[in-house]
Amino acid sequence: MVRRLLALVAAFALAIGFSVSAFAGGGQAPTGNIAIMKHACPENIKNIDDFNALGSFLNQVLTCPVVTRPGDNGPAGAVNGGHVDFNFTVMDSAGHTYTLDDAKFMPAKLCETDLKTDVNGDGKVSADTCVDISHYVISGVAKGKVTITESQPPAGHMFGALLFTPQALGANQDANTLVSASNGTIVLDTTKDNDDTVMLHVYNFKTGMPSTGAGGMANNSNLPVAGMALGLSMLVGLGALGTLALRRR
Ligand SMILES: [Cu+2]
Repeated sequence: MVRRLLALVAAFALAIGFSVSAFAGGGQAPTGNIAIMKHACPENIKNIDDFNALGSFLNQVLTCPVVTRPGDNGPAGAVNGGHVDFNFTVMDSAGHTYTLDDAKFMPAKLCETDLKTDVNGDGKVSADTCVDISHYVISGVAKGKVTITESQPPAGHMFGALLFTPQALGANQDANTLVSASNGTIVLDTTKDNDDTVMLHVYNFKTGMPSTGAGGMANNSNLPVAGMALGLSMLVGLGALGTLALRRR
């Protein structure tokens, strides 16, 4: 009887021990976030050479503004490219898949006062002159090999370029995670990043085909964007912002 009881206690302890070790370290990969910011370029950016010729990261953002999905509104007054449908799938190292429907929309803006620069050349460093940098964050993504696919580019657009956030805008190791990127499929090794988030700036170029979607880009922001881009030539040190653009193929 005592012996049986002891065996029972031992088995119980063993079970607890097992469950504790499974909880603590039992093979669950650490997780992180994949953040995606979507940019749509105008017609004059036909290929990666046109895009690279824009020079700086900021000029690329100004020329190819952020677009957000219908119903997702960036901060008021920040220059963007309007609403348009698009989607991505993300498959993590544990085989879980996510789409932007699982993502949290993060409205955000970057203003002249953040950059401490008169971007539009009106003689003021204004808190009201801003670009939209809203993006989508998918969390709980198991670290390791992560494959991001642009399952639905904006109508009339195709995958164009992938950029990582320049160090000057925030220290990061995001670019170290890149394994490959072509035709809208991006492969990362997120263990190469030492914080919890890899931010992808995905730029689309217009396809040669006429857009089949109604409306397309509701881009009423062409004028302010052009104005801001002009002022950019006055920025010192922007050329030092390192960017990485990848050929589509
Ligand atoms: Cu971006």
